[in-house]
Amino acid sequence: MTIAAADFAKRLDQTAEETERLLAQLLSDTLLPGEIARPRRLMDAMRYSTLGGGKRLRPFLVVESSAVFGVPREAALLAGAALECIHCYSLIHDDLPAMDNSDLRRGRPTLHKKTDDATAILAGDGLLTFAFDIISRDEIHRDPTVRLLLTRALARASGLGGMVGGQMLDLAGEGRFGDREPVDVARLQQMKTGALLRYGCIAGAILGQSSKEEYQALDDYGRALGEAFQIADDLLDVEGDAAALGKQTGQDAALGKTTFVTQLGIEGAKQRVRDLLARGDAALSIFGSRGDVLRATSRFVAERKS
Ligand code: GRG
Repeated sequence: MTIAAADFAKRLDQTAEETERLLAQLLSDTLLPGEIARPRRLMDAMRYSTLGGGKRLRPFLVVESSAVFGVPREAALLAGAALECIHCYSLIHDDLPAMDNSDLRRGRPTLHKKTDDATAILAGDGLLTFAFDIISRDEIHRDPTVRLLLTRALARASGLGGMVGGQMLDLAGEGRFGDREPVDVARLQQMKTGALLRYGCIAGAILGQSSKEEYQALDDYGRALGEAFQIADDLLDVEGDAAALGKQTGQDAALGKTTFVTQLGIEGAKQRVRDLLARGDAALSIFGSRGDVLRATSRFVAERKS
């Protein structure tokens, strides 16, 4: 069965609201055992960049991939909040003058513009480490092995062989460290943006202690979704509306970046998205109607305007 766009939007909004509440609660004055103090300036900066914006697509993927296995919603929301902390840290650092040097994010001044570079660096560092505090908590799952697997997968998605590695390849491809290095766009994006989205999908399989086949299905779906997301992002940079996006467009072209659009052309990129949606649907077939929301998520990702 397909899910009506309005029902899907309601579901996404619901998870976004719950994630917002949870993050606000996690980033409050209450100290955790082992913490000494939460400096106000740092906490305000972390709250500025995590609260009040964003589609919360990554937490949504964790919640919906978990729902396939009947995982308690509270646990999935907590894991989703951890993933969102990593995402928000990456945006803060990516916006810094040493990286993309952006002034606008989620329709507001970027954190370093609102505060200063040092505060933005520390807020990113704070969110990165906070994510691992959250994902390793007892409330996530009663079995410590499950928590360990989730934690390790998050580290691998975020770090050297995942998002951070992808960012390095991206900068090297721009010629930041000498001559422009040749870019394998698919590999780069699989790491830079795909790895966190894929994590959102496999997190449900890990939390739900799925079979190997089910894990593989969500892994395949997550990879297809990640690539479709990035192509949609590249298309938005060319065809999108800056006001709806809450950030400048045309940045890829200004930097002379190799993207899916420069490689495939606009029509080729759109066709590739359609192929990826079909691949994602095929991967989800193992779940029958339990995969309906994830199938609808692919459509949302491909058709999004922001
Ligand atoms: C600096 C370590 C480090 C990594 C940066 C992911 C990343 C690597 C940078 C983000 C740059 C960027 C804008 C990439 C395009 C794809 C992307 C991640 C878009 C933003 O994600 P959305 O659309 O954002 O889910 P919201 O605001 O809805 O959360």
